Amino acid sequence: MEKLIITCAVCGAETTKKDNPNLPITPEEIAGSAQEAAEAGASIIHLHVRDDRGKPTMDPEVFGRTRDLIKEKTDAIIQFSTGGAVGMPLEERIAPLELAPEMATLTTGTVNFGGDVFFNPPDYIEALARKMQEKGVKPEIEVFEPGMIKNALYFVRKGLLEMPLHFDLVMGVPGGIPAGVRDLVYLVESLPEGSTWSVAGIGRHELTLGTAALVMGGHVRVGFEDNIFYHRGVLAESNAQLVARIARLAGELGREVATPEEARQILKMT
Ligand code: KMH
Ligand code: ZN
Repeated sequence: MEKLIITCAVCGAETTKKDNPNLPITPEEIAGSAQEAAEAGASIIHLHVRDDRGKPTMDPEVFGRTRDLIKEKTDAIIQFSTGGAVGMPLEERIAPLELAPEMATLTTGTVNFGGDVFFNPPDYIEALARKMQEKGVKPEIEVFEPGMIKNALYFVRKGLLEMPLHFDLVMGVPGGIPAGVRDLVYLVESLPEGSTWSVAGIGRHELTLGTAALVMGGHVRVGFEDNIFYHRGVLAESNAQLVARIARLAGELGREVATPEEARQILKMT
């Protein structure tokens, strides 16, 4: 089987230090956590940043500073979020792409998100995809419900996305697709031929779906953005602890963990 790409979503936009005091939020903390995650086997760091008060921000200066700090410590692929936090306008979400990150997320549809709406109308998707193309950024298509796969193909036909696509299947968000293994199989079977994919199970589903992906030949995302627990009721000590567990399981199952350079090859980025 193909080597395993582990993505670590180190802080996200919704998790707070109240939820888990080990959450990294300053650029220095995020870079330190990214380094530990990379040492434990992560080859992609999914990046959100926070302002001085710990609130989510899309300020390009903070993204740039954090990226530089991470780059000093690891050659992992740094993937900027363009989703930000619910309610952020397009102008804010698109701004960090000016820094031409190596990779960035692109959610190809609108979805309920707990009590909120994660708003991704066609004009947002088009503007973000166009900017990624202009800046040479590899998109990762974030799929929260099955219609987003077909939507991505619409933007391929428009010439704004290029095959082969890489998908991240985000499962178990209240309002999105549930996180059963049957749901995962359905999504994977719905992907266009030649795609690569990872799964991001929310909460306790991080481990179950991650394990399913290991045997199905997919890739896995873990980290505090999606899950703050190690066991039921036991907070994770660090992002690296979550990465190390999936790397260990992969080893048991005979799947080697990809280095950042191998991840770039698997994702056709080089
Ligand atoms: N924070 C979520 C509303 C992404 O990073 O592109 C959106 C999100 C997706 O996290
Ligand atoms: Zn995110």
